[in-house]
Amino acid sequence: MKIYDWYNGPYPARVRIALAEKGLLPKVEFVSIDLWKGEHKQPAFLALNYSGTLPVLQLEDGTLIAECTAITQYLDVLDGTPTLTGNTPAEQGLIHMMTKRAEIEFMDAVSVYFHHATPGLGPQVELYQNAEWGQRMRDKALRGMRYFDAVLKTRPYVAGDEFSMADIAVLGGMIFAALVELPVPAECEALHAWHARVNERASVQAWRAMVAQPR
Ligand SMILES: N[C@@H](CCC(=O)N[C@@H](CS)C(=O)NCC(=O)O)C(=O)O
Repeated sequence: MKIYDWYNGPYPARVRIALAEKGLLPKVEFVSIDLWKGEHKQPAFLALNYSGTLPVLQLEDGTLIAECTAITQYLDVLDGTPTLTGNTPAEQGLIHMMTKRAEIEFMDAVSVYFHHATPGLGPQVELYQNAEWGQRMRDKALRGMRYFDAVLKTRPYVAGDEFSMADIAVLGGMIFAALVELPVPAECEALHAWHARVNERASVQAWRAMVAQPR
């Protein structure tokens, strides 16, 4: 399997953590697409992923799968023992719902803030910026943090009693927020406690090691 990504990108982090959870890192060849040079907006990459975003998974037969959620789902069912996307219909539904909320209410909002209300990837890449919209999305991300804090007051993990793809999606939001220096409010104690706990996971440590020593 090939994965086109950028070593410390927050969305790529989600797939790298999922790969580590599944013990699949050794089976992957990573191909670097330099976000800061805008390689993801060049025709060669757009031919692989219409959306011009990372990461993208390419299977041996050439099949291309973009979107963190879709890639994670593929990886999770590959060996017939899903651990991240749920087993029962209810688990699958809840994990899907909470993953989507993590994206819409938190991580994607941080991303819009980064691309629109900060210099983002720089003037060569950010051809259109709308700072007001970016600030609105910053507020939305803060609201999202408070929502997940409330959720984590009621259960140990984002979608229930087990670590899942939804936790990885919230973690992606935390990783992106840290990169753009958007602090999680101190009063979000349950979110902070969950963050400290999931940071201890071997998969998250493996991701940190890859960021420190890019591959
Ligand atoms: N919905 C996509 C979002 C992916 C995404 O935004 N990736 C970032 C990398 S951290 C990216 O490619 N950003 C470049 C840009 O939007 O210009 C997913 O889940 O994979």
